[in-house]
Amino acid sequence: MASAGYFNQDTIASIITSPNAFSPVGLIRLSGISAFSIARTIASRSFNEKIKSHFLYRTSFIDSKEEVFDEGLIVFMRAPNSFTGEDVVELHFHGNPYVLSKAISLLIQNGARQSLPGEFSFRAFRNGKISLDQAEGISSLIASTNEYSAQRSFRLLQGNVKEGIQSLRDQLERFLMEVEMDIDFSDQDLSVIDFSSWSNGLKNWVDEVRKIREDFLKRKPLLEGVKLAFIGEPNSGKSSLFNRLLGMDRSIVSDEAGTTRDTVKESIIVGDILFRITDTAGLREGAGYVESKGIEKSLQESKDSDLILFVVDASVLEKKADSMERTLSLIGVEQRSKIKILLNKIDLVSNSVDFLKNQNSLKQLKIPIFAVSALTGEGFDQFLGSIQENLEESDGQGSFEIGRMRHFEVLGKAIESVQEAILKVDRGEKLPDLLSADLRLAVESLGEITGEFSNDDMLNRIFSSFCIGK
Ligand SMILES: Nc1nc2c(ncn2[C@@H]2O[C@H](COP(=O)(O)OP(=O)(O)OP(=O)(O)O)[C@@H](O)[C@H]2O)c(=O)[nH]1
Ligand SMILES: [Mg+2]
Repeated sequence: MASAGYFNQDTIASIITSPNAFSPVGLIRLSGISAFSIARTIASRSFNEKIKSHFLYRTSFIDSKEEVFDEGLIVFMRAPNSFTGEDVVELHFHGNPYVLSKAISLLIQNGARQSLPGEFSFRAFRNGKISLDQAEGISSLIASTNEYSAQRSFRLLQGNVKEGIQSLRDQLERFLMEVEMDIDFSDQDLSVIDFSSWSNGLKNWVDEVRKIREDFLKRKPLLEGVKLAFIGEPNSGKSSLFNRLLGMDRSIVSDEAGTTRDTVKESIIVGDILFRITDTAGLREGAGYVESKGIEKSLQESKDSDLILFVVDASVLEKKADSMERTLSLIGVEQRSKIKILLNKIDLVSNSVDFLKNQNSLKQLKIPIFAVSALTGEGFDQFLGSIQENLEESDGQGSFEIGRMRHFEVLGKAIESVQEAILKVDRGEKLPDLLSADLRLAVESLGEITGEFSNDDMLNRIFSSFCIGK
């Protein structure tokens, strides 16, 4: 069973630099009870029992026939003073895929197991070296695609979230203490607690956590990239705009309606922001089987994206206003706030852009409109500038910054439990033991962020999304 892997106590090994790169140095890490002895099987230098911990030794590396295949450095780190808290060895080779692959095979032959994704971090967590949120910080830092995200991930790694959560938890513990003191008195009909100020205090707590969550949603695109989908009628120029944004001919463009059948995805970085962009099949009625499948995908894509760029062909706007509105209505109302209209092909129209934007069909939609031309590039800077402006760093209303969607969701659960207690007081149900149960649930939720409260499933899910070797 794959899930059992993380909980094994054996010695694990992995290439921890890019395994397929040709680079000056390539590293392999071993961790576990036999790390030292397994590493020694491929080192030509004989290390006796007096190996110095955290000391860089020079050695050659040998295969099972004692033939030297590389030379480099080796460092032994004795438990508990290592990343994982176990005996760890790091071996420095030349960064060649064949050398590294040979070395890792030898280590596995000699008793190590190829590590699972995130297994080193998992062990560090299990051995109390880092909290769960800090492990996530490591994973985020490595995956960061811009400076903003790298900086925030590093803070996560350093324990900013852990500290913030601790403070939220301390506050809850105080409310909990108050209400639990009351339990002792409740059978004497003697309440020591002022329930209305107690629940007001909790309301402030909820407000604070709400701010932390809202703050995250604003920062999320900067952390994780922005998903943009080009959606619209066939021939409106979605693929042409997609290609222009990407700066290359990726999607096929033609004047045949229904050219794009499948979704096409690419990523680009504009002004330090990662954009994950998707070209989709044009939306229309009466499409054949394959095209209809494509249209289903387009609509799904509009749901999954942060921003929907609804492309309208300006040259046929006046003639085809009705059809455009029908097409637009295929995108669910709940997606409405994500839509921006790209009025494309303005190089073809003689009317002014303002005139077009003020056409009834467009004006009444109350959706931001950008006039552009995929052909000439006109209007592109304005359009991109405006997206970037919207993404500018928020003022940071929250008392600290969470780093992941998981934290956002767990805080949501904590709020629900606290709200439950507030509601009980509002309804006059001032039963200290029930109120305390609600707050205990909230405290547990907070503990899920740091990993203090966790279960195997949750840990498997989190760590298996990490890269191999982390
Ligand atoms: N003059 C002009 N022509 C454009 C512009 N954008 C796209 N076109 C042309 O419009 C036609 C359709 O463009 P596509 O990019 O294939 O349109 P699409 O929306 O991807 O179409 P489907 O994939 O069929 O849904 C092609 O002939 C393009 O060259 C533009 O800004 N100006
Ligand atoms: Mg297309």
